[in-house]
Amino acid sequence: MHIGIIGLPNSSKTTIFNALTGGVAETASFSSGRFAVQHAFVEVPDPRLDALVALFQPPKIARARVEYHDIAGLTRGMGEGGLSGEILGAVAQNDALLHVVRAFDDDEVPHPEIDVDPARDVDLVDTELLLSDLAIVERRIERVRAQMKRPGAKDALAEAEVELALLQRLVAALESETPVRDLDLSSAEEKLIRGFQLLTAKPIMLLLNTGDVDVQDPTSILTYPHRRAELLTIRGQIEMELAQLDAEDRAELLAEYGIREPGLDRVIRHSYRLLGLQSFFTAGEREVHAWTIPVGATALEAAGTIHSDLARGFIRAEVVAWSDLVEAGSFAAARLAGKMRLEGRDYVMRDGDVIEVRFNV
Ligand SMILES: Nc1nc2c(ncn2[C@@H]2O[C@H](COP(=O)(O)OP(=O)(O)OP(=O)(O)O)[C@@H](O)[C@H]2O)c(=O)[nH]1
Ligand SMILES: [Mg+2]
Repeated sequence: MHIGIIGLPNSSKTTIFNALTGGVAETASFSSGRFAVQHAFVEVPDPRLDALVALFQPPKIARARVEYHDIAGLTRGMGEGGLSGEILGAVAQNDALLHVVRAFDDDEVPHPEIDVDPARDVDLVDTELLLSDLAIVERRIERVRAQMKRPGAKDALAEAEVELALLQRLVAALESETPVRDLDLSSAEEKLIRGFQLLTAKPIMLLLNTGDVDVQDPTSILTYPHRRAELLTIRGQIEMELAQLDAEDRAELLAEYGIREPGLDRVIRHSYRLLGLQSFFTAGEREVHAWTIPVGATALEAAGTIHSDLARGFIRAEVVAWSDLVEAGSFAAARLAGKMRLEGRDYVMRDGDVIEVRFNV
């Protein structure tokens, strides 16, 4: 899973990046203005996996991973005519966007728009994303129109007309400041536009950095009535410092600051939900492994995530809920207790299932 951290210059993107990754990338009170994408992998914290590890004590543990990308700040006017290639690529390659919004006061930290105004900043960055998408869609419209005029294009004409109608719908939406993620698109339409990597089609999390102030309810700062969007608050500086401590000191300080769930855990939980993803596990004495699949994926698809051979030669899957397995204490005991089920290829996986695939190739 790739998550791109975006926001205005000096909005505390790198601070949040450090908080999420335990990193020590340089932060500064003047905007670096540098275009250097830094990225880091984070292991997904998962108490279910921890319980399985405690049970099997395997030498190998494979946690799910998320990669965060800290991208240069977006500034007013940048999206006009389309974001430039380098920065567009850096944003477009992500599965979801994490928009860091400054919601803390600090006279030592200059703001590119002078005063602190989270709602305005959100609009400002959204506008640049909308403009960038608009430029892409308009270019595509020109290209499709040119294709339609070409001689011998009869066969493709019907297809082109369908695409053109969809593109014009997108233009109308973007011009009225509606992100693509808010539109009702059929799966065929989604497929048609997937290749354009539109930025406003991506799920987005707004992370409001409230500095030293503990704000539980982000809607007391601003509302964001969009689909596939989440709104969270974080005490950025504090969480960055916490992330750099060892586990023991961190637990102590978390309690002291009254932070029930660290920013990393919350952001990851919301990312899974936004992206419609869930986890399943394979477990044994040799390895405990967390795998990521879409909600609604079948046993066959889960098997294919592990290895294509398992999907090709799929016979059946033995499935048990992680909590039932942990409670039983072993696969054998879970089987005896009637908690392990034999499922076919069309079984719809549940979050937290542990599976053993029987296959033959
Ligand atoms: N008071 C306060 N300052 C913060 C907090 N988080 C970040 N800052 C400060 O805000 C300034 C900018 O932080 P960065 O993380 O470098 O911001 P950025 O968005 O990565 O900046 P650029 O990459 O230059 O666009 C730094 O001086 C940080 O110390 C916070 O929670 N409270
Ligand atoms: Mg930075």
